[in-house]
Amino acid sequence: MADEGQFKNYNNVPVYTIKTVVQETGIPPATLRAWERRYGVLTPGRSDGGYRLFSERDIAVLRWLKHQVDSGVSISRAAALLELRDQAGETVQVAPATSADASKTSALSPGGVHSPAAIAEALLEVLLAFREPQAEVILGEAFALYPVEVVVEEIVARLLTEVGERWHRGEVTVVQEHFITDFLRRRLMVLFHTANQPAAGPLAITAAAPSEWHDLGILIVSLALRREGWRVIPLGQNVPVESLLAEVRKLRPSLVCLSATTGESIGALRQVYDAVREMSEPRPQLVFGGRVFNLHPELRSAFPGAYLGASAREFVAHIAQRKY
Ligand code: B12
Repeated sequence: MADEGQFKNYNNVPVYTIKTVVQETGIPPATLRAWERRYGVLTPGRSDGGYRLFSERDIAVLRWLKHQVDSGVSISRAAALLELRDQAGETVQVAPATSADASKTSALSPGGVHSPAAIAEALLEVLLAFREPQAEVILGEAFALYPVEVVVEEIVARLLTEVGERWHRGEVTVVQEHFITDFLRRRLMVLFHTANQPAAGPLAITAAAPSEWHDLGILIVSLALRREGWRVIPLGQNVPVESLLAEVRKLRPSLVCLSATTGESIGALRQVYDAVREMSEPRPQLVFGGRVFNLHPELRSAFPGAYLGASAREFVAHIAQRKY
């Protein structure tokens, strides 16, 4: 929690009601309570009637936390950062409140703690209407309430799959699908690039299989690996077999993770699989995953040892038990 050293220019007298704090910060009451309970970031006083009262300093701390969360930092990390900076006596820059913040209202009913499914639904609704500022607010609330892994798997991935199904049924236009995919991809990229890349440690190369433009699944896997302390080199979409193998031979990673969404990628995966098995030691471990393996389990046995889970979370749990 911030002390005098951090927010010393702010008055510490608890005078503001929760309603004022919500208006000033744009943070919903349920989120405020969750932050207070889980991360101990506030120390409100009490009015004579027993209502919680907050100080100017509390509001400043909350604005700073919200700014971090809106920039893609998880609330747990932002709270830890606040404490660390506090201990180190560094200055914490407080994001100024803007009139734009006040105009962004969430599509979620105020005051409730929403399930990931409810958040995904609300997010889908505003994104289908191209309401990007509202989508930012909803996603901000999601990151405030749930760990990054839950937001990514149970909100972002769920929403993408739902969009795909609706597009297939003709209920969502290509333009809506592109807009939504692009919005979520940008947020995933921010998360990936703001996650710590360790200077040393095991190296993983990740890529969408040759001929695959679907790279969101492998981006989620890359993010999960990086958050587990792996050095990750993401090669992106549609990586040609020979270029991929050239990098693998040069960089000698511990892991090579490839994602396949459609069946057309299987032939290329076979080429990579055979080539890696012929490599001299130290040979990387090759791992495949993605929608096509989840839909067609028989494909998993076609590549012995290469399938380690239906989701990024399952995969990370699996490799955590191994030594690299
Ligand atoms: C977004 C999207 C696109 C975007 C992709 C943008 C991007 N940068 O990724 C664009 C517009 C480019 C696109 C193009 C196409 N698409 Co598309 N697309 C989708 C959509 C809506 C979402 C895909 C997605 O991101 N899912 C969410 C991610 C997170 O899920 P995931 O990939 O399965 O990943 C999870 C797990 O599988 C696992 N995982 C993934 N990789 C790995 C790797 C390892 C190592 C491990 C362990 C685990 C793992 O972890 C992830 C997180 O849990 C799907 C709908 C759907 N049902 O999936 C259609 C869908 C996949 N597309 C489809 C089609 C048909 C196409 C096109 C052929 C359309 C066209 N006519 O041009 C082209 C194909 C281009 C190509 N050659 O790749 C079909 C595929 C049908 C099929 N053949 O099986 C789908 C299913 C839509 C549908 N219902 O028909 N698409």
